[in-house]
Amino acid sequence: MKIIAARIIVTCPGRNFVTLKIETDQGVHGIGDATLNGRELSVVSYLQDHVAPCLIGRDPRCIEDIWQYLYRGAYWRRGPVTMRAIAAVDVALWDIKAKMANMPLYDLLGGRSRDGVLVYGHANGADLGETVEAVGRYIDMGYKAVRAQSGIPGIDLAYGVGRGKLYYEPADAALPTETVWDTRKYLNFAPSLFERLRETYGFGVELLHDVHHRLTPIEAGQLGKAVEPHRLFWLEDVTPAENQEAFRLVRQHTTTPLAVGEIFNTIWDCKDLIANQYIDYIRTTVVGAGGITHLRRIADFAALHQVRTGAHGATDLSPVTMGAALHFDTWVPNFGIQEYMRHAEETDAVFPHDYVFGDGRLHVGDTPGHGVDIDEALAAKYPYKPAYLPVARLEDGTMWNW
Ligand code: CS2
Ligand code: MG
Repeated sequence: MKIIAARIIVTCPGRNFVTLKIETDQGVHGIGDATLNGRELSVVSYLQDHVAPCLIGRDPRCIEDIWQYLYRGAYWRRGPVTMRAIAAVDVALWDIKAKMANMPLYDLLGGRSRDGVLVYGHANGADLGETVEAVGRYIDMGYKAVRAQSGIPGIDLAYGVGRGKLYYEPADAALPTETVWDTRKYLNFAPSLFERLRETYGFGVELLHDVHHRLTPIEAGQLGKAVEPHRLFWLEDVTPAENQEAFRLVRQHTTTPLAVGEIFNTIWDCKDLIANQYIDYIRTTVVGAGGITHLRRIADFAALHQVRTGAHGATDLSPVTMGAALHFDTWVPNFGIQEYMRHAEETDAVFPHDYVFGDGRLHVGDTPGHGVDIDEALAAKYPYKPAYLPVARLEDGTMWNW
């Protein structure tokens, strides 16, 4: 069996997506997501100019060997561009293998470990009242877990607050939008949101919150301690994680569960966080960290330390990543939760898929492979449109972490 073509498809049905399609001499094809929000074309070039030529003629069944060939063989290891390109190849090859085996991917991985995949939705509002109402709408839709983000008094354009009610899309402009951040205003406000949510909805729903890398470790410790009575499912990305040891300080000060990892590329980014049990949930997902092959290594390592998965699932991860992630989540023994931001209708139309939402969970179908395809004719109707994530500055102009 041989790979005869590896094509990269760029499309913007509501937002930009990069998709790799691998074709074989046996007529079976597989697809993988390679989208890197705000830096999409760098992965297109990496795949088109440097990876695709090396794939032609290879046996697509040798997933592990191809992974090692692309990782070790590049000489330059790790990084978001390299690892997303490897992920796209890896997911396309798992798709092909599962189709050849006539099995849904979760079956090939080891079989079903649960009936459905618990997901959390995104509720946000311009102020506390609107956010509380938004959480109520998610509960009414059947969600068992909801992430709550609110506008903060005195801060324009707070992280996580969308323009529409159901959708939140941060990559919103042809050049980065400038936002202003103030930690004091945020810390004075954030605990009151969760106090109000518990008063309104009780303790039967899981509540989550994303700090989006804005705090220092000691500030993160203060926030974690302040929200302890409201029993959050997790606080996410409380502080940047390049220095994994930084989480030791946070951990010493709070029992609020911590989640991190959406920007990690390999097991090396979370090795100390996991081994020292500084975190409770690892948020790395298939497209972020070299595909199913590498994510499985991270999850197995995490399991040894009672760290569970909580994969990133924002709209910049295409339905291809969502499909692959849901098969992974259906199998992985130490599953925690899956993020689920609904894609726009145009996106769903370009990527026909068989997963469905019901009862607070996402359910994969039994289509052989990962169950997601691409309608290339429709994709061609949505040309690439440059879009950047915002940046953040402090009030005096100093650059901060968005
Ligand atoms: C976020 C993302 O979903 C999340 O938890 O942190 O919305 C993130 O900002 C985007 O994926 C960036 O592309
Ligand atoms: Mg996040």
